[in-house]
Amino acid sequence: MVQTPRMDEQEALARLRELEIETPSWGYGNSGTRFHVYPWPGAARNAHERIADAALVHRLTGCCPSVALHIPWDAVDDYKELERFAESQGVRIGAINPNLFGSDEYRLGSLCNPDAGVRAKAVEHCRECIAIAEEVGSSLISLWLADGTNYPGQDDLRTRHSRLLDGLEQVYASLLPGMRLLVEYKFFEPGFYSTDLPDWGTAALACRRLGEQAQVLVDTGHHPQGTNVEQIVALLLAERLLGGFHFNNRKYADDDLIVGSIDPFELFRIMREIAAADAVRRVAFMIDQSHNVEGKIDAMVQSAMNIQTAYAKALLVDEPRLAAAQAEGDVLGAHRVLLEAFETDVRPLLGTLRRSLGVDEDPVAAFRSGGFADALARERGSAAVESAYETL
Ligand code: RM4
Ligand code: MN
Ligand code: MN
Repeated sequence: MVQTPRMDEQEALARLRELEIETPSWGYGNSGTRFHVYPWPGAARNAHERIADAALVHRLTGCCPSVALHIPWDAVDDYKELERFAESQGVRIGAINPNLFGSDEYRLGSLCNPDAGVRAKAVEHCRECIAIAEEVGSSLISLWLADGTNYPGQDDLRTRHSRLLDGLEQVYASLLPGMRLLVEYKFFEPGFYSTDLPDWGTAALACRRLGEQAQVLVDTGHHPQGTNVEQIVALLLAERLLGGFHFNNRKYADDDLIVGSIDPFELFRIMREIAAADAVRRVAFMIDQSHNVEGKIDAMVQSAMNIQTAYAKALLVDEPRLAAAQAEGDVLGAHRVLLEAFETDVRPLLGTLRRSLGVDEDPVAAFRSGGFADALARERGSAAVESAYETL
């Protein structure tokens, strides 16, 4: 017989309110595969429109109060003005992502490039991003390197590793007090033979060496098939090295699909580690997805809702009963405690949460019936594909 839980509703609501999800500016513009970019009517065309869309997502969900920027995709002349614009829209600027792959000199890498001049340029760009973060009041620098090689022998793997550490040390030394450097790994692509930061272990070793202001960023789409991502999360939490997430979902590679769309049980298992460690306040929850054939804003809202759903279910895990089953060696019993939480219908709980936040119980439906898409399409039209990431 299924026993009823676990955490009382007020406590669950209080803990759900702590979950804040950051959305990425680059999720609001047109993007596509290497085969084609299909322009979406009303898709954001510049940094201001991307921030405005992130703000709309926050108004619809009540749980997405910040937006991550990618520099130079979101570069502007006046960052103070951009900060004020974000504030006027009701959001703040979150993680600043240096872009170390979008120009010709990075063909052989950025921090790991064989050419010292290119490496210096990459470090300098990270320093500019630190200055931007300071200007807009952000404390997060989120670093992903496209560095790697395509062929055995193309470059020396140990030398590349020492260039990586050297570059990261220079960037780390420029951080201001209170800032955090999030180091993101990815096992392949664009390099198809080696990647300089291929896995959580390499990222964790680098962060350990750098110091407490450096932590690992787990992008859920950046692992080989079958990897136990929640175990990585558990280990990084235990070592106090988990800095943040880039949530998305994947079926095959770095697919950047709507969060939880392919494997909601994996998302639940990840959020269960967060809930069990009571870590929601010290980890940055960010979405990193891009939409090729669907609208941008409602897809982002759906992702935020799916993360909330997974976390709500995770909060319902009956931890004492789970611990007892584990101690008794009741393998199936322990597993069923997790299943019981996963199978609970949390829509009523999330409905209560959303009513208390003054948003619709179904924010996607609210977007779809609210005339937002038509208004944006009228205002912005169908933009020609205009910036680099639109061909990512
Ligand atoms: C990478 C990685 C980074 C993101 C870029 C656009 O695969 O996930 O986080 O900034 O894509
Ligand atoms: Mn990412
Ligand atoms: Mn990625």
